[in-house]
Amino acid sequence: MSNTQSKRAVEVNFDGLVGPTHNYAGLSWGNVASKSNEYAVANPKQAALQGLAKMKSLADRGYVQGVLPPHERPHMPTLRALGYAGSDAAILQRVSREDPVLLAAVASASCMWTANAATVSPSADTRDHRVHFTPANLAAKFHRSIEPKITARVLKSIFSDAAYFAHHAPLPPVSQFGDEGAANHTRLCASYGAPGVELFVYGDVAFDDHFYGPTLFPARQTREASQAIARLHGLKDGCAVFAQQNPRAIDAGVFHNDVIAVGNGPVLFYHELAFAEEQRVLAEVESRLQGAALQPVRVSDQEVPLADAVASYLFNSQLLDTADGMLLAVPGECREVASVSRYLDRLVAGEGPITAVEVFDVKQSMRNGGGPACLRLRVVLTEDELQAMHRGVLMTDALYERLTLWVEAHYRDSVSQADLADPLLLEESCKALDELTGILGLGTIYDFQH
Ligand code: SUG
Repeated sequence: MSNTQSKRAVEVNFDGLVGPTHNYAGLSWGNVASKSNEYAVANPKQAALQGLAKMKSLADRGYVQGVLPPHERPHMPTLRALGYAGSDAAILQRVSREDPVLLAAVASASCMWTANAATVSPSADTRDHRVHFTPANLAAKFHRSIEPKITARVLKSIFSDAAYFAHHAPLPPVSQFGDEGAANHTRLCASYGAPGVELFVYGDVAFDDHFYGPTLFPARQTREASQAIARLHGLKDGCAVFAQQNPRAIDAGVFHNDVIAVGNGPVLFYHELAFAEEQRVLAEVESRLQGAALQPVRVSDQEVPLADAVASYLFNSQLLDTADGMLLAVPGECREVASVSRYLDRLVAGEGPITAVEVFDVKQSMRNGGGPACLRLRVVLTEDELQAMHRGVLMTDALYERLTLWVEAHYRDSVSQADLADPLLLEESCKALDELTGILGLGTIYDFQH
């Protein structure tokens, strides 16, 4: 196929299924919701059902929807690698006594936020015309740094055909190459199958001692990491644009770009304080976008103050193509923050490309700083690629029914920090996940299955 032709392609959203150990441990300094809900009692069953309801609702609307499985938690191999020995029960008891924060870290269900699972480049953007995947190293937070190994296995299991799919190893897991995946990567295009522009947003330049970054909260993504991914994916000339995130936004709790901007097709919905150099970013994207004009939807700080954007997660919404314009799938909190709710009413009444708003209840995830867009990884696939992937993870009525029953059977209603040391919780989780790999037809992806 020549570079100029484009194939028909669709955007598939892969949502992370919330795991049985979902809890609130306040592990993410810089993520306001995570810190403010520290030690609250979580409701894993409700969380998983909220996520499934979102997936089902979008599948019912005709979007191709996939599901990614939770990882095994508490992750005993990590504790053993850190010197804990003996039976699982003895280890859990000892670590909960000696280092409860470590226990919370290895028990976190954070892999639900699959926007951080990987960066994905569609075949229309890559020189070898394959879809490229790089699992994020998530090196900024220990509890997240244990995700990439299983993420890599899951992605390879789903996208196994090397004729269509290329998998790269996560970047070196050090802060200089801190990579948080698709949460800092937005693809703009005229249509999914046409070559697009991949906008990589970073908060730090690690090898520049004079770089001006945030002063209060850490920047998790470096330019070095973003550039390495663009190289690894073999992006076509002119496809990649690199943009610095506004350090003020990071200091206000915007720990990923997807908390302040979201794009789809030629539409970029963003807050005026999203980028350090707003005009340059827009001009660069615009000049590289082929076949369509960029449609920026800019929200001013006067309309929606930065703090309200962070509190409501307005920008952590899914922007979805419909037959007549774009649908913004927002978290329920957007209707609880007055400036945001008013803004949304004006937005859909106006003439812009976003024509509808739908509210999703993902409160359990939101309390840890994860809105609708955090919960999904976008993978643009041509029809051939869609046929070539493992289809057992695609949402259907039957799969929804099956997963709902599975959650009802295996998940607890509530989990507190004290519960994380319960060996029965580990046992229940492993039993549930073992069954899940069968339901999804994924083979053996977990350490406990090896
Ligand atoms: O990495 N929260 C996640 C939220 C990730 C949201 N993802 C995107 N914006 N794409 C994080 O900060 C909190 C866990 C806790 O505190 O228990 C947590 O990991």
